[in-house]
Amino acid sequence: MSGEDGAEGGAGGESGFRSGFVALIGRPNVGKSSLCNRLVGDRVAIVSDKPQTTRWRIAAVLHRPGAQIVFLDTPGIHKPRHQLGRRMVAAARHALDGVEVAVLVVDAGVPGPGQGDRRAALHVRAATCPRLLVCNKADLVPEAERQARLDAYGSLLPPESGWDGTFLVSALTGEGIAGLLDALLSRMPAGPPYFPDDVATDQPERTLVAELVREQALERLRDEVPHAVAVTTDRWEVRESGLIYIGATLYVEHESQKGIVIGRGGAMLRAIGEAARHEVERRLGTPVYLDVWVKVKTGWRDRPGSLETLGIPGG
Ligand SMILES: Nc1nc2c(ncn2[C@@H]2O[C@H](COP(=O)(O)OP(=O)(O)OP(=O)(O)O)[C@@H](O)[C@H]2O)c(=O)[nH]1
Ligand SMILES: [Mg+2]
Repeated sequence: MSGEDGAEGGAGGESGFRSGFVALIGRPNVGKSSLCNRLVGDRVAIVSDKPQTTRWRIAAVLHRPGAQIVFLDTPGIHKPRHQLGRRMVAAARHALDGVEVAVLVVDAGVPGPGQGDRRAALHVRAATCPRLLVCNKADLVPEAERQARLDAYGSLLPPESGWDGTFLVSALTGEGIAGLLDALLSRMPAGPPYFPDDVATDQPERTLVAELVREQALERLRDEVPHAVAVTTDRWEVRESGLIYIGATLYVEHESQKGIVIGRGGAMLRAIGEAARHEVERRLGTPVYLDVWVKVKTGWRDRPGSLETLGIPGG
């Protein structure tokens, strides 16, 4: 790596600037998106307690004086049961291509590693860049069990496979994050910034808004329904008053799911819309009128055409 600080700079040509990409990989629900948000200090990726929340690769940018890290949050690696799942796993795999550092994230809050962690580890082990193990949810690990958990998850990385370090962190409390960031920054080679310094993510505003609506739906729905939800932003009009009118559509796969999302007397949809409006206003910093409609798109998770329409990228 050619990333020494110095007046002459390096491959990027800008004096002493360091930059690079870091992929966050792991099974669903280990806290990759939470960690990504914590690392960049912004809520770029949505988070939920349901597995398979993240559906495509998201870039989140950390700006530091003299350095920039582009974190790639990825969908959880799992055994896909439909087209959507196959695209998600492919997106996670491809995120490893050409990154400076690959981070395998596990949930230290539960004993492990499990089958899902092993599956994710296989992908990360295949990468040729430096690799780190991050044991997240440190806040859930009893003090007396910390070393045993680290040792157990450490078995995912045989010493001969060239792993570069293990970190115990909490995306929730921030514990261990500064140390992890230092380790990542020190591994960034000389190079120019990839994004302007006021850019936090590669996701368009319309996508961010659709995701904030989906986040509120995931928070309130259960069983299979959250997995069947997709959201698009269809209208975006700045009114004379300065208020932004945003029309969004929440898709589900069956008529019965539509009834659940609307709820008794429309209560569920109102709750989702109201909570999402607050989040959108916070994000955009301006008053918003958010209009959410519910539609059925039968079996969209297994239809490439529907996945395209819903803006879910191919793998
Ligand atoms: N206690 C605790 N909970 C956490 C921590 N990090 C994440 N969580 C919770 O774990 C759940 C999953 O978090 P996500 O960030 O959505 O996990 P993910 O790995 O991105 O999940 P997928 O996108 O589904 O692959 C959420 O309920 C988070 O609030 C942590 O450090 N401590
Ligand atoms: Mg996620």
